[in-house]
Amino acid sequence: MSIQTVATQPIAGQKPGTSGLRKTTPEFQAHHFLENFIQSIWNGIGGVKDRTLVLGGDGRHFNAEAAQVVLRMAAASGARRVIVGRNALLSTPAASNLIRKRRADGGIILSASHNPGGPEGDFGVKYNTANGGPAPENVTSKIFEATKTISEYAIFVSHDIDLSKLGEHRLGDMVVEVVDPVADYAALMQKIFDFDALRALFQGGFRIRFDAMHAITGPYATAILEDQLGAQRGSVINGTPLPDFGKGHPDPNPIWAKPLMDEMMGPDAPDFGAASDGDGDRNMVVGRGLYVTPSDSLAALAANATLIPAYAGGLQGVARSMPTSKAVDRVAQALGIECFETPTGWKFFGNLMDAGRCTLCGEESAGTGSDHVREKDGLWAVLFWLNILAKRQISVADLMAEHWAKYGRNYYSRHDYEGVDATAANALMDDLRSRLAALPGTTVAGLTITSADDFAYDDPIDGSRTEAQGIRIGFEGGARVVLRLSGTGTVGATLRVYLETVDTENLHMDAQEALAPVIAAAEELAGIKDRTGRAAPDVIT
Ligand code: VG1
Ligand code: CO
Repeated sequence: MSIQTVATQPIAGQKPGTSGLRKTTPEFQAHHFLENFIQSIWNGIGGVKDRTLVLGGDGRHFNAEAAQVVLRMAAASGARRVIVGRNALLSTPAASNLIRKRRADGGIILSASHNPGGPEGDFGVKYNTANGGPAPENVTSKIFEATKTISEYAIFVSHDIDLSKLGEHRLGDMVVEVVDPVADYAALMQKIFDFDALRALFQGGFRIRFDAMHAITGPYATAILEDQLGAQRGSVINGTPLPDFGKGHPDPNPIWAKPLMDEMMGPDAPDFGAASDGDGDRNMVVGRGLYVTPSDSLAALAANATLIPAYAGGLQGVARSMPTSKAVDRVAQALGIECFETPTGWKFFGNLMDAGRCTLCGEESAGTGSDHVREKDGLWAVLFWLNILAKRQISVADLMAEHWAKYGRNYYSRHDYEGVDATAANALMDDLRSRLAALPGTTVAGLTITSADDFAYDDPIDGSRTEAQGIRIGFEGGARVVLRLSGTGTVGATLRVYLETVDTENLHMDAQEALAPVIAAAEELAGIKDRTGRAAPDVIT
């Protein structure tokens, strides 16, 4: 065994996006691509000599091979120890937990999250810092700079480590510690929630359907929901992680989790339905006959948080990404706590949580989390809901009806135009941006514009400023349109149009109907159909 230094050249396009670097699997498998990026991470963070890292991924195609490369490169650069989930598997929240629990210096997560996997799918690499959260902008920009100047990388020449065997292995001087990917995470959940109340809920005949979408949460959900809490066997479906996610799209929303939606809207629906994504950080919640939007879910969790043992003392504050609906803002106001509005992506919540300013946070894209880790956490959100239902002895639909009656309802929807020509998408945004200053006071599709800007975030903790995070246009009465381009796609551009309106009287309308005037205003403002050449969105959530 020896260290090999390999000459290489910068590869264009290694800029981390909303959540790490994502590319098609073949791009990642191309000569030097992965090695260049991993070495650039090491270079960007000041090396890994004597450091302890956590490593795991969502099990998608190329996960196992990439993990061996990361291990060999960590060893070659002098890392002391790498803690790896068995078979190189770890959900994103479990990885975040391990980094914190084991006081590691950081971690590498191999995942493209909700993007499809497989030889023709996507792959991704994300670096998390010592707090367990995604590297903030000042770190990812250093990594990106390193990708532009790299000239060599170091890698150990050795056999593969058998990652199916728990315990300590060696790679030169470095220890590779293989751990059970579920155990520490399950122990954390036990500390947060009232497992006795949850057991009693299932003993009372409560039925759940959890769709793991052939992705990483299968083993976690089976261990916790079925083995520990006594949910009926078979409550977890698609629970074995597959390298191509069964050729599915592991994105938990009403479109990609349609079989679950159909079951929950059908005559024999269980009491509660849930799904998670590729790497286990997203959650979809659906009651019998009612889909709960992620924005509403965040608001409901905040409103009922004191029913959960870990949050019984109250919340320090809440935060949501800018495009997420303002439902949680009203809960925060009622509770008299701070509510922060951050750019899209979990990396912006970390500072607030580290500073003790925010306990709960969420995104409209099915992400909900708290300061128990520094990532969003799909299964945690499901347990949170179940714990509330167990304490309240109420259905999801009744809980939401009660919530809306108290706070009003923020009707919400996101329209995605995927794989659009990037030049056309950028032109749409640039053109709208150039007209923003003149918009307030004007009327579109019968709605009067009260505010229009390009969202910039000033981090209250470290003072950093992040600009151009999405165009937001506010209308009289509280309705809102937000437009931004996705930072997780791998082909062309994806335009996301976020639509919101508030109603305190009509609480049970169809969201698309309630939003019809806002949808018309967005079209009139941005000329979406013309510019994208699409008659309708590809995905409506
Ligand atoms: C999307 C979501 C964003 C989320 C990100 C990562 O980003 O909109 O809310 O944080 O994915 O989620 P974008 O830039 O495509 O809109 V995950 O579960 O894919 O790591
Ligand atoms: Co994810």
